[in-house]
Amino acid sequence: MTNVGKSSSDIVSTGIRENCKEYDSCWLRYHQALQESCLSDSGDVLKYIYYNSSGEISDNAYTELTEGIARMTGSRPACVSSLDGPCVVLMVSGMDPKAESMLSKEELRSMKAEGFLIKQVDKPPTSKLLIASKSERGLLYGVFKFMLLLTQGRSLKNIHLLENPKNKLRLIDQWDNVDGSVERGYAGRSILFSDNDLAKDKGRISFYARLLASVGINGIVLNNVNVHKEETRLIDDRIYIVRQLADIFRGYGIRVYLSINFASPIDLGSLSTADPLDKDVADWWKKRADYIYSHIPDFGGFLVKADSEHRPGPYTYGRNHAEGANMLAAALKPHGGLVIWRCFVYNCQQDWRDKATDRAKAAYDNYRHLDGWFDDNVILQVKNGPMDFQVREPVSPLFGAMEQTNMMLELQITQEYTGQQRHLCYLVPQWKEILEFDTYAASEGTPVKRVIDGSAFERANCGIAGVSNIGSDYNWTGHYLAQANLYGYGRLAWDPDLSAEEITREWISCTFGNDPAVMATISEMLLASWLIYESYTAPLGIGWMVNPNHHYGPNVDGYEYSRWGTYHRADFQAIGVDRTKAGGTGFTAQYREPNFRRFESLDTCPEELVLFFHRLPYTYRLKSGKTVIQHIYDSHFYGVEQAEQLRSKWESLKGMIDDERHGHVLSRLNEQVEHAKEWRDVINSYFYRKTGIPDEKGRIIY
Ligand code: GCV
Repeated sequence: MTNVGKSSSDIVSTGIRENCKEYDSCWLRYHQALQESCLSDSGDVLKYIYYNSSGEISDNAYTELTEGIARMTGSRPACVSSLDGPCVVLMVSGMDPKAESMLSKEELRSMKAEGFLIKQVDKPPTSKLLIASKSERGLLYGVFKFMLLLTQGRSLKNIHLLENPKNKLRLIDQWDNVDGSVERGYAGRSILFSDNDLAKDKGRISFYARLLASVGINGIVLNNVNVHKEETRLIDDRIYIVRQLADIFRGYGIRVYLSINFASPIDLGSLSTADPLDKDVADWWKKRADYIYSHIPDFGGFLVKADSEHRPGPYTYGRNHAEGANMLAAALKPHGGLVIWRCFVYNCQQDWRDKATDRAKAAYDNYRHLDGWFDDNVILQVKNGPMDFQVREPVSPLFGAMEQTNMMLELQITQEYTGQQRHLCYLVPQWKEILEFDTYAASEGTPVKRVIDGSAFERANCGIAGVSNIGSDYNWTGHYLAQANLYGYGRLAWDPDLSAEEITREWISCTFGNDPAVMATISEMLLASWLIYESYTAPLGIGWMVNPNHHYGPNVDGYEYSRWGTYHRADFQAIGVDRTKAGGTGFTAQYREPNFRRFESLDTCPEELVLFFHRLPYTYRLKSGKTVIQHIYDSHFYGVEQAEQLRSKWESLKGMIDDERHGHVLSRLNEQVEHAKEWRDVINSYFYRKTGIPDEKGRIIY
């Protein structure tokens, strides 16, 4: 018996897979009654699962499949040990010769370590659906994909689907502190730590591991890159916390990593220096690595923020960052560990009067000359843009500059500068632009996604990291729809070639179902939201017009006269920073041709970035025919109208999705509309007062 046509309240209880009471199930609801077409295609297959245990991860894969099918069909599949009848077969290569005989040599060869194959074997009435992998992790990913296909109502008839992850390292970075606070967290407290200890709700941590694994994440950095006194002890007497977390994440194929304090030998040891070339320091780290691995044998490695925003680092000792990173890498190497070294290094004590120093140039200037100097188990982690996760920035030129270095892209899922999960801002379209940006590094056609998957320069250790947006709120992400950012990040980490539209459809299907009107409306809202947010905040790539410290809300001069290197330089005649080689800071010259020339010339510079690269009079005419000032006015009025549109679209879904989620999102959208008006009025009034140029359309500006 199936649950087709039943209301959700009729669905048989299936224990742990029921929507949790303490927290939302996000995209793992399995609420969707299986479609008739899907069921008739698969016949009795979904009633039986052939599975021989091959370890903890594959046991979790088996549970996921059993419970997921139970929720979707109303009946729990039985575990069988014979391959004679119809069934879903779970198989890890090397563990079960009988099941393995269903794979051809070619299929085995094409599957990479963490990839999987889903295929139909035999014809009805004995047809089977095989989910196979070379690893337990791959099997788990295969099962999640299988559940996604069922949720989307896809036909499994004659299915033959092989997937390999494009990126080897697919990491999530928590900015969690052990006291339970989260730096730039907008969804409550940490779910990992509280009161300098492990958080109490292990079930929730385990559910997070499941969520992450469902989108293919295979590593988690547990603590904030700003490592303070208490977090420094995570590699010392607080290692037991890390061990317990590793035990939870391991079951879902996720390795744990730690952010470390470069000055640990001083802060924890009895050393008077952290100089990376000092033998005692190197020995100290070697012993420390041995200690960590004795507790956590599959520990992933260290993430390091050094010489950045007052964090200690090699510069204190006159050493460069290759010397610092390689010293740590040598300690981790015998254990197979990695050093992920962040390139977010710039002068945060700049004098705003100094127009020669350009923060945008800092990452390239600090690392370009070190290309080729880093050991094989060091990876440079570069933020997507040269500044800091603004709503619009060019792609960091460093991605096109390091041919002999392992590279990782760092994205920010948490919405520090993009509405802090109070505004709807779906970032997948932004991330797609970044991943597709052609660096011209190897030749034409070397997009960022090929630099970070290692294929452009045949680098072994590469990947992607995203700063997490979750916390202890019931819905995990503050704004329900911000769950889509976490989902989308994972899917792009797995396969950057997926389109934003496809990822969006998947997420909606799993989260809200397949109703065409719901699908179309939420999809439109999500896909439009980034550009809407951009239009009522900072125009034409200028960035930074936010309140200092917490970064929420408009403040045009908030960072103008500060030490952070973040200036728009607006006066009564012109705005923008000249970053050209010809007359400005020379940042454009960090790009390879033809990007250099494209950004250097006003004629070819993409308009959405024009004030990032050029300083323009307010009366300069853009390609649209509008002056810069008129563009600013229009875009801010338009942004508010669009925010109102988002709200009406959502209102149209009343009754089509549950009241709890509908009401919550509506209240966020109400806030967004009001707040967009604040942005509009503050920004427009500032520029009107600065320039004295009225709005051509005569709208109210204060
Ligand atoms: C974790 C920005 C953020 C900081 C963050 C830093 C970083 O400056 O505002 O909160 O620190 O980036 O990425 O290291």
